[in-house]
Amino acid sequence: MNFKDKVVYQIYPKSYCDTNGDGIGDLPGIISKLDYLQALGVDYLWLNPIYPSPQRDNGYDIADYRAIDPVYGTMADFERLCREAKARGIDIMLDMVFNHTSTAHEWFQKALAGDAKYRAYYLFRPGKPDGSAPTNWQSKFGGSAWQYAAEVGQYYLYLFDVTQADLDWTNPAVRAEVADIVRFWQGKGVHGFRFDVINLISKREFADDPNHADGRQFYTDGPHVHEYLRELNRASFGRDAESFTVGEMSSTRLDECVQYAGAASGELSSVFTFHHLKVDYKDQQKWALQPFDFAALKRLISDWQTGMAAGNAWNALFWNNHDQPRALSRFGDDRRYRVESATMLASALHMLRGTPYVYQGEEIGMTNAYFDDIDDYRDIESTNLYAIETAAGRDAAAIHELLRARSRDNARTPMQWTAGAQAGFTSGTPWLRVNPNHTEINAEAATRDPRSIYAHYRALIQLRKTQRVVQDGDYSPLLADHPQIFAYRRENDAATLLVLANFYGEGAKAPLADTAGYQLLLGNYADSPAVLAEEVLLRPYEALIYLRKK
Ligand code: TEU
Ligand code: CA
Repeated sequence: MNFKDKVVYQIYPKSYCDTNGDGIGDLPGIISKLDYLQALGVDYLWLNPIYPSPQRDNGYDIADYRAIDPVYGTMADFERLCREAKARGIDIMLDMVFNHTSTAHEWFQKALAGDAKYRAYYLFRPGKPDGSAPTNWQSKFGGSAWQYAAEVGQYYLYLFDVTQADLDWTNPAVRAEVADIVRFWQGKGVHGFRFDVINLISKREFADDPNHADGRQFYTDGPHVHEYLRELNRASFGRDAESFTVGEMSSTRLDECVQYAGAASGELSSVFTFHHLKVDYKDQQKWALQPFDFAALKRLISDWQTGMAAGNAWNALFWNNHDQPRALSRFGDDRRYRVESATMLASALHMLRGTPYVYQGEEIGMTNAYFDDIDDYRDIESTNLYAIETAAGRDAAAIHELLRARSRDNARTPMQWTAGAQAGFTSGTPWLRVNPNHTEINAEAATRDPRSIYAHYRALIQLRKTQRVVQDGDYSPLLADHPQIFAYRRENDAATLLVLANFYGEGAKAPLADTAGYQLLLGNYADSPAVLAEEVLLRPYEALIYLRKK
Protein backbone atom coordinates (compact mmCIF):
# COMPACT_ATOMS: atom_id res chain seq x y z
CA MET A 1 0.00 0.00 0.00
CA ASN A 2 1.29 3.46 -0.75
CA PHE A 3 1.17 5.27 2.55
CA LYS A 4 3.61 8.03 1.61
CA ASP A 5 0.86 10.57 0.99
CA LYS A 6 -1.09 9.73 4.16
CA VAL A 7 -1.53 11.68 7.38
CA VAL A 8 -2.70 10.23 10.69
CA TYR A 9 -4.78 12.01 13.31
CA GLN A 10 -4.54 10.70 16.85
CA ILE A 11 -7.65 10.64 19.01
CA TYR A 12 -7.51 10.19 22.75
CA PRO A 13 -11.07 8.85 22.97
CA LYS A 14 -11.50 9.70 26.63
CA SER A 15 -10.98 13.38 25.87
CA TYR A 16 -12.42 13.87 22.39
CA CYS A 17 -16.17 14.28 22.57
CA ASP A 18 -18.72 13.09 25.12
CA THR A 19 -22.27 12.51 23.91
CA ASN A 20 -23.99 11.06 26.99
CA GLY A 21 -22.91 13.52 29.63
CA ASP A 22 -20.83 11.12 31.76
CA GLY A 23 -17.79 13.34 31.30
CA ILE A 24 -15.91 10.78 29.21
CA GLY A 25 -15.50 10.94 25.45
CA ASP A 26 -17.09 8.11 23.48
CA LEU A 27 -17.35 6.53 20.03
CA PRO A 28 -20.57 8.34 19.08
CA GLY A 29 -18.68 11.52 19.94
CA ILE A 30 -15.93 10.64 17.47
CA ILE A 31 -18.54 9.83 14.82
CA SER A 32 -20.09 13.25 15.36
CA LYS A 33 -16.74 14.88 14.49
CA LEU A 34 -15.96 12.96 11.30
CA ASP A 35 -16.89 15.88 9.07
CA TYR A 36 -14.45 18.07 10.97
CA LEU A 37 -11.74 15.44 10.46
CA GLN A 38 -12.52 14.97 6.79
CA ALA A 39 -12.28 18.73 6.26
CA LEU A 40 -8.86 18.69 7.91
CA GLY A 41 -7.84 16.12 5.30
CA VAL A 42 -6.54 13.23 7.41
CA ASP A 43 -6.46 9.62 6.22
CA TYR A 44 -6.30 7.56 9.42
CA LEU A 45 -7.63 7.97 12.92
CA TRP A 46 -5.42 6.32 15.50
CA LEU A 47 -7.57 5.65 18.55
CA ASN A 48 -5.89 5.05 21.89
CA PRO A 49 -7.16 1.80 23.47
CA ILE A 50 -10.95 1.47 23.60
CA TYR A 51 -11.16 -2.07 25.01
CA PRO A 52 -12.58 -3.08 28.38
CA SER A 53 -10.09 -1.99 31.00
CA PRO A 54 -9.91 -1.05 34.67
CA GLN A 55 -8.44 2.24 33.28
CA ARG A 56 -5.53 2.33 35.69
CA ASP A 57 -3.40 3.48 32.74
CA ASN A 58 -6.27 4.85 30.65
CA GLY A 59 -6.87 1.71 28.64
CA TYR A 60 -3.27 0.54 28.23
CA ASP A 61 -4.26 -2.03 30.85
CA ILE A 62 -6.47 -4.24 28.70
CA ALA A 63 -8.83 -6.76 30.27
CA ASP A 64 -10.41 -8.01 27.02
CA TYR A 65 -8.86 -7.55 23.59
CA ARG A 66 -11.97 -8.37 21.59
CA ALA A 67 -14.58 -5.98 22.92
CA ILE A 68 -15.32 -2.28 23.41
CA ASP A 69 -15.31 -0.77 26.89
CA PRO A 70 -18.95 0.16 27.60
CA VAL A 71 -17.83 3.62 28.65
CA TYR A 72 -16.91 4.24 24.99
CA GLY A 73 -19.95 2.54 23.47
CA THR A 74 -20.71 -0.79 21.84
CA MET A 75 -19.25 -2.96 19.10
CA ALA A 76 -22.07 -1.69 16.90
CA ASP A 77 -20.86 1.87 17.55
CA PHE A 78 -17.36 0.82 16.56
CA GLU A 79 -18.59 -0.77 13.35
CA ARG A 80 -20.59 2.35 12.55
CA LEU A 81 -17.50 4.46 13.18
CA CYS A 82 -15.52 2.33 10.70
CA ARG A 83 -18.28 2.60 8.09
CA GLU A 84 -18.87 6.31 8.47
CA ALA A 85 -15.16 7.05 8.49
CA LYS A 86 -14.64 4.94 5.37
CA ALA A 87 -17.43 6.86 3.64
CA ARG A 88 -15.26 9.95 4.18
CA GLY A 89 -12.06 8.30 2.95
CA ILE A 90 -10.77 7.71 6.49
CA ASP A 91 -9.46 4.44 7.98
CA ILE A 92 -9.20 3.46 11.61
CA MET A 93 -5.89 2.60 13.28
CA LEU A 94 -6.26 0.57 16.45
CA ASP A 95 -3.87 0.55 19.38
CA MET A 96 -2.60 -2.94 20.17
CA VAL A 97 -1.05 -3.36 23.58
CA PHE A 98 0.74 -6.70 23.63
CA ASN A 99 3.71 -6.20 25.90
CA HIS A 100 1.38 -6.61 28.86
CA THR A 101 -2.23 -7.20 29.87
CA SER A 102 -4.18 -5.87 32.78
CA THR A 103 -3.99 -8.11 35.81
CA ALA A 104 -7.80 -8.10 35.49
CA HIS A 105 -7.50 -10.01 32.18
CA GLU A 106 -8.85 -13.53 32.51
CA TRP A 107 -5.46 -14.98 31.51
CA PHE A 108 -3.83 -13.39 34.52
CA GLN A 109 -6.72 -14.30 36.79
CA LYS A 110 -6.44 -17.94 35.68
CA ALA A 111 -2.69 -17.78 36.22
CA LEU A 112 -3.24 -16.64 39.80
CA ALA A 113 -5.87 -19.35 40.29
CA GLY A 114 -3.24 -21.98 39.49
CA ASP A 115 -3.83 -22.74 35.82
CA ALA A 116 -0.39 -23.74 34.52
CA LYS A 117 -1.23 -22.90 30.92
CA TYR A 118 -1.92 -19.27 31.78
CA ARG A 119 0.85 -18.97 34.33
CA ALA A 120 3.17 -19.60 31.37
CA TYR A 121 1.66 -16.56 29.60
CA TYR A 122 3.39 -14.22 32.06
CA LEU A 123 6.87 -13.70 33.46
CA PHE A 124 6.68 -15.23 36.93
CA ARG A 125 10.10 -15.66 38.54
CA PRO A 126 11.25 -16.65 42.02
CA GLY A 127 12.73 -13.98 44.26
CA LYS A 128 16.38 -13.88 45.23
CA PRO A 129 17.46 -16.21 48.06
CA ASP A 130 16.81 -13.39 50.55
CA GLY A 131 13.25 -13.11 49.25
CA SER A 132 13.75 -9.80 47.44
CA ALA A 133 12.72 -9.16 43.81
CA PRO A 134 14.37 -11.26 41.07
CA THR A 135 16.22 -8.24 39.62
CA ASN A 136 16.72 -4.57 40.43
CA TRP A 137 14.75 -3.36 37.38
CA GLN A 138 12.59 -0.28 37.77
CA SER A 139 9.06 0.17 36.47
CA LYS A 140 8.66 3.07 34.01
CA PHE A 141 6.09 4.52 36.39
CA GLY A 142 8.38 4.31 39.43
CA GLY A 143 9.42 1.64 41.93
CA SER A 144 10.40 -2.00 41.41
CA ALA A 145 9.31 -3.74 38.19
CA TRP A 146 8.40 -6.88 40.16
CA GLN A 147 5.37 -7.66 42.27
CA TYR A 148 5.14 -10.65 44.57
CA ALA A 149 2.03 -12.77 43.95
CA ALA A 150 1.31 -14.80 47.07
CA GLU A 151 -1.04 -17.10 45.12
CA VAL A 152 1.90 -18.22 43.00
CA GLY A 153 4.72 -17.80 45.50
CA GLN A 154 6.68 -15.89 42.85
CA TYR A 155 7.09 -12.39 41.47
CA TYR A 156 5.67 -11.24 38.14
CA LEU A 157 7.32 -8.66 35.91
CA TYR A 158 5.62 -5.36 35.13
CA LEU A 159 7.50 -2.71 33.17
CA PHE A 160 4.70 -0.15 33.62
CA ASP A 161 1.99 -0.15 36.30
CA VAL A 162 1.71 -2.98 38.82
CA THR A 163 -1.62 -3.88 37.18
CA GLN A 164 0.08 -4.26 33.77
CA ALA A 165 1.72 -7.71 33.83
CA ASP A 166 4.24 -8.40 31.06
CA LEU A 167 3.45 -11.27 28.71
CA ASP A 168 5.98 -14.01 27.98
CA TRP A 169 6.50 -13.84 24.22
CA THR A 170 8.84 -16.84 24.24
CA ASN A 171 5.64 -18.85 24.73
CA PRO A 172 4.24 -19.76 21.26
CA ALA A 173 0.71 -19.84 22.71
CA VAL A 174 1.03 -16.14 23.61
CA ARG A 175 2.17 -15.30 20.09
CA ALA A 176 -0.73 -17.27 18.62
CA GLU A 177 -3.21 -15.39 20.85
CA VAL A 178 -1.77 -12.05 19.75
CA ALA A 179 -2.05 -12.91 16.04
CA ASP A 180 -5.58 -14.10 16.58
CA ILE A 181 -6.54 -10.78 18.19
CA VAL A 182 -5.12 -8.81 15.26
CA ARG A 183 -7.05 -11.04 12.85
CA PHE A 184 -10.21 -10.45 14.87
CA TRP A 185 -9.97 -6.70 14.23
CA GLN A 186 -8.94 -7.23 10.62
CA GLY A 187 -12.19 -9.16 10.30
CA LYS A 188 -13.99 -5.92 11.22
CA GLY A 189 -12.30 -4.16 8.33
CA VAL A 190 -9.51 -2.50 10.32
CA HIS A 191 -6.32 -1.96 8.29
CA GLY A 192 -4.29 0.26 10.62
CA PHE A 193 -2.50 -0.93 13.74
CA ARG A 194 -0.28 0.82 16.23
CA PHE A 195 1.74 -1.56 18.40
CA ASP A 196 2.41 -0.25 21.88
CA VAL A 197 5.99 -0.53 23.24
CA ILE A 198 6.52 -3.38 20.81
CA ASN A 199 10.31 -3.32 21.05
CA LEU A 200 10.14 -4.40 24.71
CA ILE A 201 8.53 -7.80 24.14
CA SER A 202 11.67 -9.93 23.97
CA LYS A 203 13.51 -10.03 27.28
CA ARG A 204 17.21 -10.81 26.94
CA GLU A 205 18.05 -12.04 30.40
CA PHE A 206 16.81 -11.62 33.96
CA ALA A 207 19.81 -10.13 35.69
CA ASP A 208 20.55 -7.15 37.91
CA ASP A 209 21.34 -4.01 35.98
CA PRO A 210 24.70 -2.73 37.21
CA ASN A 211 25.14 0.87 38.45
CA HIS A 212 21.49 1.08 39.47
CA ALA A 213 20.30 1.49 35.90
CA ASP A 214 16.64 0.64 35.36
CA GLY A 215 17.10 -2.61 33.43
CA ARG A 216 16.14 -1.39 29.97
CA GLN A 217 19.26 -2.90 28.40
CA PHE A 218 17.82 -6.33 29.23
CA TYR A 219 14.59 -5.95 27.33
CA THR A 220 14.92 -3.12 24.76
CA ASP A 221 15.22 -4.42 21.16
CA GLY A 222 15.68 -7.90 22.64
CA PRO A 223 17.10 -10.95 20.86
CA HIS A 224 13.89 -12.31 19.29
CA VAL A 225 11.88 -9.16 18.67
CA HIS A 226 12.42 -9.05 14.91
CA GLU A 227 11.58 -12.73 14.56
CA TYR A 228 8.36 -12.25 16.55
CA LEU A 229 7.32 -9.30 14.41
CA ARG A 230 7.89 -11.18 11.19
CA GLU A 231 5.85 -14.04 12.55
CA LEU A 232 3.01 -11.70 13.56
CA ASN A 233 3.16 -9.98 10.18
CA ARG A 234 2.85 -13.31 8.33
CA ALA A 235 0.05 -14.51 10.59
CA SER A 236 -2.08 -11.35 10.54
CA PHE A 237 -1.74 -7.87 9.04
CA GLY A 238 0.82 -8.97 6.44
CA ARG A 239 -1.97 -10.87 4.70
CA ASP A 240 -3.78 -7.59 4.04
CA ALA A 241 -2.37 -5.60 1.13
CA GLU A 242 -4.05 -2.49 2.61
CA SER A 243 -2.45 -2.74 6.02
CA PHE A 244 -0.52 0.12 7.58
CA THR A 245 1.32 -0.39 10.86
CA VAL A 246 3.44 1.62 13.24
CA GLY A 247 5.45 0.31 16.16
CA GLU A 248 6.19 2.35 19.24
CA MET A 249 9.91 1.96 19.87
CA SER A 250 11.07 2.93 23.31
CA SER A 251 14.76 3.95 23.69
CA THR A 252 15.69 2.23 20.44
CA ARG A 253 18.54 2.55 17.94
CA LEU A 254 18.55 3.63 14.30
CA ASP A 255 19.90 0.32 12.99
CA GLU A 256 17.13 -1.54 14.84
CA CYS A 257 14.50 0.75 13.32
CA VAL A 258 15.89 0.27 9.83
CA GLN A 259 15.08 -3.38 10.44
CA TYR A 260 11.67 -2.82 12.13
CA ALA A 261 10.41 -0.55 9.38
CA GLY A 262 12.49 -1.57 6.39
CA ALA A 263 10.55 -1.81 3.14
CA ALA A 264 11.72 -5.40 2.70
CA SER A 265 11.90 -6.48 6.35
CA GLY A 266 8.50 -8.08 6.54
CA GLU A 267 7.97 -6.42 9.95
CA LEU A 268 6.18 -3.06 10.23
CA SER A 269 5.38 -0.15 7.91
CA SER A 270 6.88 2.49 10.21
CA VAL A 271 8.16 3.38 13.68
CA PHE A 272 7.71 5.98 16.38
CA THR A 273 10.99 6.93 18.03
CA PHE A 274 11.49 9.43 20.84
CA HIS A 275 15.05 10.70 20.76
CA HIS A 276 13.98 14.10 19.43
CA LEU A 277 11.57 14.43 22.38
CA LYS A 278 14.29 13.98 24.98
CA VAL A 279 16.33 17.05 24.06
CA ASP A 280 14.95 18.84 27.11
CA TYR A 281 15.62 15.90 29.44
CA LYS A 282 18.55 16.68 31.68
CA ASP A 283 20.87 13.65 31.74
CA GLN A 284 18.23 11.71 29.76
CA GLN A 285 15.89 11.89 32.75
CA LYS A 286 12.26 12.74 32.11
CA TRP A 287 11.86 14.32 35.54
CA ALA A 288 14.91 16.59 35.26
CA LEU A 289 14.30 19.88 33.44
CA GLN A 290 16.53 21.82 31.10
CA PRO A 291 15.81 24.17 28.18
CA PHE A 292 15.64 22.21 24.93
CA ASP A 293 18.92 21.65 23.14
CA PHE A 294 18.20 22.99 19.67
CA ALA A 295 21.44 21.73 18.13
CA ALA A 296 20.67 18.21 19.37
CA LEU A 297 17.09 18.44 18.10
CA LYS A 298 18.28 19.35 14.60
CA ARG A 299 20.97 16.70 14.59
CA LEU A 300 18.59 13.96 15.74
CA ILE A 301 15.90 14.80 13.21
CA SER A 302 18.47 14.97 10.44
CA ASP A 303 20.25 11.77 11.41
CA TRP A 304 16.98 9.83 11.51
CA GLN A 305 15.80 11.34 8.24
CA THR A 306 19.01 10.34 6.48
CA GLY A 307 19.55 7.04 8.26
CA MET A 308 16.06 5.69 7.73
CA ALA A 309 16.11 6.71 4.06
CA ALA A 310 19.52 5.06 3.57
CA GLY A 311 18.04 1.84 4.95
CA ASN A 312 14.86 2.22 2.85
CA ALA A 313 12.85 2.40 6.07
CA TRP A 314 9.98 4.70 7.04
CA ASN A 315 9.57 7.16 9.94
CA ALA A 316 6.52 8.37 11.77
CA LEU A 317 6.73 12.17 12.20
CA PHE A 318 5.30 13.68 15.36
CA TRP A 319 5.73 16.40 17.96
CA ASN A 320 2.83 15.36 20.18
CA ASN A 321 1.00 12.40 21.56
CA HIS A 322 -0.90 11.46 24.70
CA ASP A 323 2.36 10.80 26.60
CA GLN A 324 4.06 14.11 25.87
CA PRO A 325 3.49 17.64 27.09
CA ARG A 326 2.22 19.89 24.29
CA ALA A 327 5.06 20.65 21.84
CA LEU A 328 3.74 24.18 21.44
CA SER A 329 4.33 24.82 25.16
CA ARG A 330 7.66 23.03 25.03
CA PHE A 331 9.43 24.13 21.84
CA GLY A 332 7.34 27.18 20.99
CA ASP A 333 5.90 30.17 22.82
CA ASP A 334 2.33 29.39 23.82
CA ARG A 335 1.58 32.97 24.88
CA ARG A 336 3.16 35.75 22.84
CA TYR A 337 3.67 33.75 19.62
CA ARG A 338 1.16 30.95 19.94
CA VAL A 339 -0.08 31.00 16.36
CA GLU A 340 3.37 31.63 14.85
CA SER A 341 5.13 28.93 16.85
CA ALA A 342 2.38 26.33 16.38
CA THR A 343 2.38 26.83 12.61
CA MET A 344 6.19 26.91 12.51
CA LEU A 345 6.45 23.57 14.32
CA ALA A 346 3.88 22.04 12.00
CA SER A 347 5.62 23.34 8.88
CA ALA A 348 9.02 22.05 10.00
CA LEU A 349 7.60 18.58 10.62
CA HIS A 350 5.07 18.03 7.83
CA MET A 351 7.51 18.54 4.98
CA LEU A 352 9.86 15.82 6.28
CA ARG A 353 10.10 12.30 4.86
CA GLY A 354 7.70 10.04 6.77
CA THR A 355 4.10 9.87 7.96
CA PRO A 356 2.94 12.92 9.93
CA TYR A 357 0.74 12.48 13.01
CA VAL A 358 -1.51 15.24 14.30
CA TYR A 359 -2.52 14.76 17.93
CA GLN A 360 -6.00 16.04 18.78
CA GLY A 361 -5.98 19.73 19.64
CA GLU A 362 -2.57 20.29 18.07
CA GLU A 363 -4.36 21.54 14.95
CA ILE A 364 -5.96 24.35 16.93
CA GLY A 365 -2.91 25.16 19.06
CA MET A 366 -3.97 23.70 22.40
CA THR A 367 -1.43 24.28 25.17
CA ASN A 368 -0.27 22.52 28.33
CA ALA A 369 -2.80 22.25 31.15
CA TYR A 370 -0.48 23.85 33.72
CA PHE A 371 -2.47 22.45 36.66
CA ASP A 372 -1.33 23.58 40.08
CA ASP A 373 -3.37 21.30 42.28
CA ILE A 374 -2.40 17.62 42.55
CA ASP A 375 -6.09 16.72 42.71
CA ASP A 376 -6.47 17.89 39.11
CA TYR A 377 -4.08 15.20 37.87
CA ARG A 378 -5.42 11.81 36.81
CA ASP A 379 -2.41 10.14 35.18
CA ILE A 380 -0.95 7.25 37.18
CA GLU A 381 2.57 8.31 36.23
CA SER A 382 1.97 11.82 37.60
CA THR A 383 0.24 10.73 40.79
CA ASN A 384 2.94 8.09 41.41
CA LEU A 385 5.64 10.70 40.91
CA TYR A 386 3.95 13.04 43.36
CA ALA A 387 3.63 10.31 45.98
CA ILE A 388 7.21 9.06 45.54
CA GLU A 389 8.80 12.52 45.56
CA THR A 390 6.68 13.71 48.48
CA ALA A 391 7.71 10.65 50.47
CA ALA A 392 11.33 11.43 49.59
CA GLY A 393 10.88 14.86 51.18
CA ARG A 394 10.84 17.01 48.04
CA ASP A 395 8.74 20.13 48.38
CA ALA A 396 5.42 20.39 46.62
CA ALA A 397 6.34 23.48 44.60
CA ALA A 398 9.28 21.69 42.99
CA ILE A 399 7.18 18.65 42.12
CA HIS A 400 4.50 20.89 40.63
CA GLU A 401 7.06 22.57 38.44
CA LEU A 402 8.02 19.16 37.03
CA LEU A 403 4.41 18.15 36.45
CA ARG A 404 3.51 21.44 34.78
CA ALA A 405 6.34 20.87 32.33
CA ARG A 406 6.16 17.11 31.84
CA SER A 407 2.93 15.49 33.04
CA ARG A 408 1.13 13.43 30.43
CA ASP A 409 -2.12 15.09 31.54
CA ASN A 410 -0.92 18.28 29.82
CA ALA A 411 -1.90 16.64 26.54
CA ARG A 412 -4.95 14.80 27.81
CA THR A 413 -7.26 17.67 28.74
CA PRO A 414 -10.54 17.58 26.82
CA MET A 415 -10.59 18.69 23.21
CA GLN A 416 -11.65 22.33 22.98
CA TRP A 417 -14.56 22.52 20.58
CA THR A 418 -16.20 25.79 21.59
CA ALA A 419 -15.82 28.80 23.85
CA GLY A 420 -18.83 27.60 25.84
CA ALA A 421 -19.22 25.56 29.01
CA GLN A 422 -16.66 22.70 29.30
CA ALA A 423 -15.41 23.70 25.85
CA GLY A 424 -18.35 21.89 24.27
CA PHE A 425 -16.69 18.59 25.23
CA THR A 426 -19.37 17.43 27.65
CA SER A 427 -22.65 18.51 29.19
CA GLY A 428 -21.51 16.89 32.45
CA THR A 429 -18.37 17.04 34.56
CA PRO A 430 -15.27 16.16 32.52
CA TRP A 431 -13.04 13.35 33.82
CA LEU A 432 -10.07 15.74 33.52
CA ARG A 433 -10.34 19.49 33.82
CA VAL A 434 -10.89 21.54 30.69
CA ASN A 435 -8.21 24.15 30.02
CA PRO A 436 -9.69 27.60 30.82
CA ASN A 437 -8.09 28.98 27.65
CA HIS A 438 -10.83 27.26 25.61
CA THR A 439 -12.62 30.60 25.57
CA GLU A 440 -9.99 31.69 23.03
CA ILE A 441 -8.57 28.44 21.75
CA ASN A 442 -11.29 26.26 20.25
CA ALA A 443 -12.19 24.47 17.03
CA GLU A 444 -15.23 26.61 16.33
CA ALA A 445 -13.14 29.78 16.19
CA ALA A 446 -10.29 28.04 14.33
CA THR A 447 -12.44 26.64 11.53
CA ARG A 448 -13.98 30.06 10.86
CA ASP A 449 -10.65 31.87 10.55
CA PRO A 450 -8.79 31.44 7.23
CA ARG A 451 -5.47 32.32 8.91
CA SER A 452 -5.81 30.01 11.88
CA ILE A 453 -3.49 27.23 12.98
CA TYR A 454 -6.16 24.82 11.77
CA ALA A 455 -6.12 26.38 8.28
CA HIS A 456 -2.34 26.01 8.23
CA TYR A 457 -2.54 22.31 9.10
CA ARG A 458 -5.06 21.82 6.34
CA ALA A 459 -2.74 23.48 3.88
CA LEU A 460 0.23 21.36 5.00
CA ILE A 461 -1.78 18.16 4.65
CA GLN A 462 -2.83 19.20 1.15
CA LEU A 463 0.79 19.88 0.21
CA ARG A 464 1.69 16.28 1.07
CA LYS A 465 -1.05 15.08 -1.24
CA THR A 466 -0.42 17.43 -4.13
CA GLN A 467 3.40 17.72 -4.17
CA ARG A 468 5.03 14.39 -4.88
CA VAL A 469 8.38 15.67 -3.61
CA VAL A 470 6.91 15.80 -0.09
CA GLN A 471 6.16 12.09 -0.37
CA ASP A 472 9.30 10.78 -2.02
CA GLY A 473 11.97 13.48 -2.13
CA ASP A 474 15.44 12.87 -0.70
CA TYR A 475 16.19 14.80 2.45
CA SER A 476 19.26 16.95 2.95
CA PRO A 477 19.97 19.33 5.82
CA LEU A 478 20.69 23.02 5.26
CA LEU A 479 22.30 25.57 7.60
CA ALA A 480 23.17 22.68 9.91
CA ASP A 481 25.08 24.88 12.36
CA HIS A 482 22.61 27.75 12.48
CA PRO A 483 21.69 28.41 16.13
CA GLN A 484 18.08 29.46 15.43
CA ILE A 485 16.97 28.02 12.10
CA PHE A 486 16.07 24.47 11.15
CA ALA A 487 16.26 24.17 7.37
CA TYR A 488 16.26 21.40 4.82
CA ARG A 489 15.71 20.44 1.22
CA ARG A 490 13.67 17.63 -0.27
CA GLU A 491 14.48 16.71 -3.84
CA ASN A 492 13.22 14.27 -6.47
CA ASP A 493 13.42 14.04 -10.26
CA ALA A 494 10.83 16.78 -10.74
CA ALA A 495 11.29 19.37 -8.01
CA THR A 496 13.19 20.72 -5.04
CA LEU A 497 11.44 21.80 -1.87
CA LEU A 498 13.09 24.14 0.59
CA VAL A 499 11.92 24.59 4.17
CA LEU A 500 13.09 27.27 6.60
CA ALA A 501 11.91 27.42 10.21
CA ASN A 502 12.94 29.87 12.91
CA PHE A 503 12.59 28.17 16.30
CA TYR A 504 12.96 31.37 18.32
CA GLY A 505 11.12 34.56 19.22
CA GLU A 506 13.87 36.76 17.75
CA GLY A 507 14.45 37.39 14.07
CA ALA A 508 17.15 35.38 12.28
CA LYS A 509 19.08 35.63 9.03
CA ALA A 510 19.26 32.66 6.68
CA PRO A 511 22.14 33.00 4.22
CA LEU A 512 21.33 30.87 1.17
CA ALA A 513 22.88 30.06 -2.19
CA ASP A 514 21.33 28.89 -5.45
CA THR A 515 17.98 30.52 -4.71
CA ALA A 516 16.82 31.33 -8.24
CA GLY A 517 13.54 29.85 -9.38
CA TYR A 518 11.98 29.06 -6.01
CA GLN A 519 8.32 30.04 -5.54
CA LEU A 520 6.51 30.28 -2.23
CA LEU A 521 4.20 27.36 -1.43
CA LEU A 522 3.25 28.27 2.11
CA GLY A 523 4.31 30.61 4.89
CA ASN A 524 2.99 31.29 8.36
CA TYR A 525 2.94 35.08 8.14
CA ALA A 526 0.36 36.87 5.99
CA ASP A 527 3.02 38.57 3.86
CA SER A 528 5.62 35.85 3.22
CA PRO A 529 7.97 36.74 0.33
CA ALA A 530 6.73 35.17 -2.94
CA VAL A 531 10.22 34.35 -4.19
CA LEU A 532 13.33 33.22 -2.36
CA ALA A 533 16.14 35.74 -1.78
CA GLU A 534 19.86 35.03 -1.20
CA GLU A 535 19.43 36.19 2.34
CA VAL A 536 16.10 35.63 4.05
CA LEU A 537 15.19 37.46 7.24
CA LEU A 538 12.98 35.21 9.28
CA ARG A 539 10.67 36.87 11.78
CA PRO A 540 9.88 35.30 15.20
CA TYR A 541 8.88 31.67 14.62
CA GLU A 542 8.54 32.29 10.92
CA ALA A 543 8.39 29.25 8.62
CA LEU A 544 8.64 29.30 4.84
CA ILE A 545 8.18 26.56 2.27
CA TYR A 546 9.39 27.07 -1.30
CA LEU A 547 9.28 24.91 -4.40
CA ARG A 548 11.43 24.91 -7.52
CA LYS A 549 10.38 22.81 -10.48
CA LYS A 550 12.99 21.10 -12.62
O1 TEU B 1 4.08 4.33 26.25
C1 TEU B 1 5.34 3.80 26.38
C2 TEU B 1 6.41 4.64 26.97
O2 TEU B 1 7.49 4.15 27.23
C3 TEU B 1 6.18 6.03 27.26
O3 TEU B 1 5.91 6.93 26.31
C4 TEU B 1 5.80 6.29 28.65
O4 TEU B 1 4.50 6.74 28.78
C5 TEU B 1 6.73 7.31 29.19
O5 TEU B 1 8.02 6.81 29.10
C6 TEU B 1 6.45 7.62 30.61
O6 TEU B 1 7.24 8.71 30.95
C7 TEU B 1 3.04 3.49 25.90
C8 TEU B 1 1.74 4.25 25.86
O7 TEU B 1 1.82 5.22 24.85
C9 TEU B 1 1.49 4.82 27.21
O8 TEU B 1 0.37 5.66 27.25
C10 TEU B 1 1.33 3.67 28.16
O9 TEU B 1 1.21 4.14 29.49
C11 TEU B 1 2.50 2.70 28.09
O10 TEU B 1 2.89 2.39 26.77
C12 TEU B 1 2.14 1.39 28.74
O11 TEU B 1 1.25 0.68 27.93
CA1 CA C 1 -19.51 9.54 27.33
